[in-house]
Amino acid sequence: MGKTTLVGAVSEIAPLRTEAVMTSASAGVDDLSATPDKQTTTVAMDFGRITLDEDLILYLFGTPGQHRFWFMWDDLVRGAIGAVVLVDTRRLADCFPAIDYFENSGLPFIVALNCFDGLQTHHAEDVREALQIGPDTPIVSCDARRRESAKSTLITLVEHALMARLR
Ligand SMILES: Nc1nc2c(ncn2[C@@H]2O[C@H](COP(=O)(O)OP(=O)(O)OP(=O)(O)O)[C@@H](O)[C@H]2O)c(=O)[nH]1
Ligand SMILES: [Mg+2]
Repeated sequence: MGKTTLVGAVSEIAPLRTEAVMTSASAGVDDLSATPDKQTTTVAMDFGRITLDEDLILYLFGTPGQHRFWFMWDDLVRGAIGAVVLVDTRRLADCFPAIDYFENSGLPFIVALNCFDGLQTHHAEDVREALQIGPDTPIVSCDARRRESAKSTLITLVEHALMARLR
């Protein structure tokens, strides 16, 4: 969780948002038990842009995490330089399918731990073991609300994607 927040924190254009207020009608579809304070969810996609260098402009696409939206991922990975799997450390196991997806896609990706309590309760290497993340995949911590933190996460991704191309 934190994808919409991350795109909003770093984007230099007004982020396109497609939030909908969650009602009790989505209660059976979206598991809210671990995130009782959450009131909106993304129904299509987040979109933003960030200039990292004068000749390096990233376009950011935040896709909804729910399984019923995964068909969008297949299109996005084709043009993307890489992906960030944003992990809500309160719901570690939820991101396993996403990690599995990107391991199989061949697209360079990194894992960003969204530390909700402000403290890092999960150590990167424990998460790597728990989620079976390969040794070459970077794991970083990130506070999606803070621009600098979100930006450095994206820089890590770009560096990783460039390295993957050189291999
Ligand atoms: N403490 C803390 N709260 C965060 C962080 N990132 C997001 N939040 C809060 O978590 C809530 C949900 O974040 P979103 O950015 O909407 O999550 P999302 O991944 O877009 O969720 P979906 O669109 O439903 O898939 C918001 O109320 C944010 O303010 C973070 O790094 N730390
Ligand atoms: Mg969202």
